[in-house]
Amino acid sequence: MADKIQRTLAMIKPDGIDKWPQIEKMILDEGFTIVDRRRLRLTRQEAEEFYAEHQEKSFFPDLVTYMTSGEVMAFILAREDAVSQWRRLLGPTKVSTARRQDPASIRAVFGDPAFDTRNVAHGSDSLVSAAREVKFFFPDLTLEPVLTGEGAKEY
Ligand code: RTP
Ligand code: MG
Repeated sequence: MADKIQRTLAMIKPDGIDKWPQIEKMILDEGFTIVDRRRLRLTRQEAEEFYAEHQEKSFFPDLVTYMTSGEVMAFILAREDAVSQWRRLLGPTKVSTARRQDPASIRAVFGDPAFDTRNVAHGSDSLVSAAREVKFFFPDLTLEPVLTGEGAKEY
């Protein structure tokens, strides 16, 4: 079956924000279309809501403090298999692992391996997460469903 056009939510985190032009170039070079983007600073409450799935984890307080420590840039990206292709370009969660396993990935290139929580950028982990996260950052945007080759609905 042919790959399907999808949308995903990408976010450059506070430790990556100064590198946004280089990261945006990598996004475009990999064939993504930038549907929309915005730069903002998350409140504590917003960061807690965004990462609610991790609220029981030991790193959650550090994660929320880090995510509110500066501005972030959120993007809606579209391309074939956008969810998994953006996570591929991001590389593994830990920068130290990314450097070993995928040195050309965004986390490997722009991240500091001394930190576990600071890892440059985020990507939705599924189509369902992508739909929720796009709505989180772009609540007023009305997007047409992506039509696949078979006319089925995708996010
Ligand atoms: P993300 O959601 O940000 O795209 O990252 P991910 O899917 O690769 O990893 P996830 O398990 O969802 O973790 C969310 C974010 O929490 C921070 N983290 N810190 N100190 C630690 O051990 C630790 N583990 C995770 C990272 O910022 C990670 O991206
Ligand atoms: Mg995640």
